[in-house]
This record gives sequence, C-alpha cells and structure tokens, in this order.
Amino acid sequence: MRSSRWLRWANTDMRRSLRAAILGAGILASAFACAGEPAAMAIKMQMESFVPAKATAAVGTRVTWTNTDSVPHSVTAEDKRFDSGPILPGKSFEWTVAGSGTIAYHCIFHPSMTATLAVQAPSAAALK
Ligand SMILES: [Cu+2]
Repeated sequence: MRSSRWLRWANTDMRRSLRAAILGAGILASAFACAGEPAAMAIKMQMESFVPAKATAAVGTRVTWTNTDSVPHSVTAEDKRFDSGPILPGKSFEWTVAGSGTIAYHCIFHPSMTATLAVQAPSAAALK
C-alpha cells in the first residue's frame, strides 16, 4: 500500500520532469533550427540595372536575382564564380554565397548593368 503510493508520487514527479525535459529539448531544437536556417537575399534586375547594385552577404546566404524586366538579363561574375546564362523575364537565378572578397558581376546583354556582391566572412559567433 505504502510503496504503491510512493510509486504514484514518483511517477507523477518523473512525468513532470520528463515533460520539462521534452519542452526544453523542443525549445533547444527550434533555436538550432533558427540558427541553422540559411539567410536569404533578394536582388532585382529592374529597368536594366541590379537593385541593389551594391550588396553584402555572409557566406552561406542564398541570393536570388529576379528579372522583373521584359527583356532577358544575366548574372555573370567577372571571375566566373557564377554565371546564370540568360534569365528570361519573370525568371530568377539562385546562388549560395561562397568564397571571399568582393565579386563584380554584370549582365552579358547590357554592358552598363554592373554590380558588386561583397562576401562577408562567417562571424565567430556563427561558427560556434
Ligand atoms: Cu541585362
């Protein structure tokens, strides 16, 4: 009799701590999911120019260039790190930032369409 009551008490207590542990793990998991989610950046090809023409993005950022014009454009890095080829109106091109330095890029169809993307090294906090 006495032992079963103790068991019941122990069970309730364990259940409570188990629930706390599950809740804690859930919070931790969502924090990790948040930190692990890649950053995103959007650049438009608008009125025959890149908007913004000067951008800075950290390594791992997914950059999406979208052609909002009615003529084809391209996103072509001078150092050939990326080259979209022709991007038709309404279409987009994605590239995940890698390497270092400042990347100059242009559109193969419009010589005046030039822009730069500065690569930001991952911060010490992000590497932890
Ligand atoms: Cu163009």
